Amino acid sequence: MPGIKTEVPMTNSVLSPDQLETLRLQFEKDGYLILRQFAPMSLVEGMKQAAFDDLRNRREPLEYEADVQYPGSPESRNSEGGKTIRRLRQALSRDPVFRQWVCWPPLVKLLQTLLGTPVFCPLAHHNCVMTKNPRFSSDTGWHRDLRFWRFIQPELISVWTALDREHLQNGCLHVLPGSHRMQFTEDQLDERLFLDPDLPQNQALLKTSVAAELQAGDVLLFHAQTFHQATRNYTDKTKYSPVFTFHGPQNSPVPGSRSAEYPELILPVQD
Ligand SMILES: O=C(O)CCC(=O)C(=O)O
Repeated sequence: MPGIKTEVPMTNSVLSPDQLETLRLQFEKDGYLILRQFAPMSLVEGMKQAAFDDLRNRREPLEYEADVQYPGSPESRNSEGGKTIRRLRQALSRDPVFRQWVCWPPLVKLLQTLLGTPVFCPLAHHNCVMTKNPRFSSDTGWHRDLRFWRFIQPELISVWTALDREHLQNGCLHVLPGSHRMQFTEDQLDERLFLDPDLPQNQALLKTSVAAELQAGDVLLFHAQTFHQATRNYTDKTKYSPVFTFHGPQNSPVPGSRSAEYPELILPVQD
């Protein structure tokens, strides 16, 4: 099964130099990694509480399901379910627990291994908690996050954290292993740069899809060029998934672009 070696059971979150090198090679090959039971449960619980409170209090800034206009999205903000929250934006300004997580030394050490030192966390992209609502949610097609971001290099890595179970029924992410290094022609993509799932020439690649089913505390890392998708939530429980993106010292947002509109957090260096 493709990508199976990318599953890393963690007995101890502090990674040895050998483990870090193995993960670096796996990430370079597959464009994603799943680290089982990596995030400390105290931070997982703290992020869950913060997300739950902010969702209940509808604390701005927010993105609504109606804003994305994906299959399943309510037609407009004024139609039924139109004000369903899809993302709690600017997570790092919501509660200190999110900063504690992105600055957590074993995570920073891994990111330094993958990206170089120091690691930068742009505040303009991701930096959010995805909140997948059971009644009104949508299908996100196969896409690369980098398609609307503007950086001088394509090297960015997103860290997606499960605060609870993420599985096929509640819309876990699926990834296409190795797609971060593949070239695509314009005709393989639609006008919004989603990979067209109906085209014959995309079928072989789509068969390699891996579902990133996660438990609370599991962490999925994926490259900004790795194609990924997710369905809507078919259960009766909201799914909360914090996601942050990172780049290394050789990369930066293109000046004047939307990616440069916000500052970046520089993560404390780990030796
Ligand atoms: O959970 C989902 O629907 C996927 C979200 C996603 O990939 C994105 O918004 O970039």
